[in-house]
Amino acid sequence: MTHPAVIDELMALVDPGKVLTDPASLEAYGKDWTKHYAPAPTAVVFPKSVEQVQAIVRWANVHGVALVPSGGRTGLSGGAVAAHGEVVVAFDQMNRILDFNAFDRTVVCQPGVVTAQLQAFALEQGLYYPVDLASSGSSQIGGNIGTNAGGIKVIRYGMTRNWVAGLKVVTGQGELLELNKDLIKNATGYDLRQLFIGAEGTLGFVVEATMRLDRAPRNLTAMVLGTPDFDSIMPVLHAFQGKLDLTAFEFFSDKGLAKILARGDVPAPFASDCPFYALLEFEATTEQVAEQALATFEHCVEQGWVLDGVMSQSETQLNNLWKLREYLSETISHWTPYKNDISVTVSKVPAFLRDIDAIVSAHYPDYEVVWYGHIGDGNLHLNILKPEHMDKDAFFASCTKVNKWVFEIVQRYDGSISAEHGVGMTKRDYLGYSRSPEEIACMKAIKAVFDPNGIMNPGKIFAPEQKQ
Ligand code: 2HG
Ligand code: ZN
Repeated sequence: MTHPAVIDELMALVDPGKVLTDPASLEAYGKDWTKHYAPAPTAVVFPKSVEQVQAIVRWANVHGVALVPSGGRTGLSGGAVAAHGEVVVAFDQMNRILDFNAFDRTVVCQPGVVTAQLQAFALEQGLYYPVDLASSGSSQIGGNIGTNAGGIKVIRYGMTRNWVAGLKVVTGQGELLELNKDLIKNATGYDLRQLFIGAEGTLGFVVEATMRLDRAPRNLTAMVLGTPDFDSIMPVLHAFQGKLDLTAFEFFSDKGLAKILARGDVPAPFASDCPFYALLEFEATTEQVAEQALATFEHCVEQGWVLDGVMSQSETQLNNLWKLREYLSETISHWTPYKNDISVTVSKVPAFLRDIDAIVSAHYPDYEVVWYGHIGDGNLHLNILKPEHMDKDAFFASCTKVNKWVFEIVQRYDGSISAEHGVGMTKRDYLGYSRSPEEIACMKAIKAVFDPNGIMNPGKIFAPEQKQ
């Protein structure tokens, strides 16, 4: 624990009242959406300027205090958890949009800008910020950059990385770096901006980000299709991709749908029960596009890949269909799920899922397993629900045992143990299933350059015993 006199020094660096040490704040700011770590930070500090962030980092170096960055804390891998007396640096006070350039289509954001705030700002300009997540209402741009957030539109727009034009970062030594200066073309050696994207705050903190915007999509239209089995989903994807430019292609299982319908506030897509469902979206710019979608649907029915389906005819229907998928994570959080966020290249998905499913059914016969994800980009979310009366720690211990087999399959398919949620604390012991020892050594060497004293979000990405 940091000495009280050292915390007094921290208080002098920021505005009055901007260091909190009360138990409720420590509890709230010490955790993200993962539920299995006991939050235990020493203090929470709220800087309001780049200079204050630099002063905090320099102070932390002098006193050897570990810092944990905190955004919307919607992460699912423990990347923003402070469980070991760290000081949490919360960016809630740095939440303004600073500038907009209509010609460059760029917006300068402070790290605490909420994703939905940026999306709404873009719409006001007649433009679009395309990274969209179920947690858009509370996740912050700094956190999105820290985890290279993906979400539901990756098939068309890619990850957060694609939309970062430039970054200002404070390194682990308190230096301010201006990375890429918003250029489209810049062939001047290593692109350090990209290193900070997905670094989970382990190299330094993002203090300003210039985000790119796109043209607004026209007449977004969704279809939900019921399939007889998992194997039919990929030919459906292939058929639609051959005819339309998809903006999303998601899937979920009957178990997931049942949980959503049990909420009572989302209408069923259609009457038939199907084991799996695909949700696809496209811009119905002309009558012909909508007709093409319907013709492809009929083709899929004829092939036996689709049993039933519906197409949105209004924005309300579009939103209702999306709720079937977007509400899943929050709805099943009631069952304290054990989560995996894995990916392979799209062509490998069917064989990969079959192998994983065999392991899961063999080892978790008594648990309810809910599959969903961004199947159009190869990202599957495997959620194992805790039986109502089972002890949380016993449940997580039994799930952890099976990780090894799941990740061996991921490795065999050259997949990722974390497609979009980050490594944080939950996946750090498994990093070797996706990254070679040589790669991990390079990653640690890079960390040592930016954060020689190992104070920036330690214990995230790499296990703490692997001295940073
Ligand atoms: C989603 O796609 C989020 O809904 C959360 O990435 C995934 O809850 C999950 O496992
Ligand atoms: Zn997801």
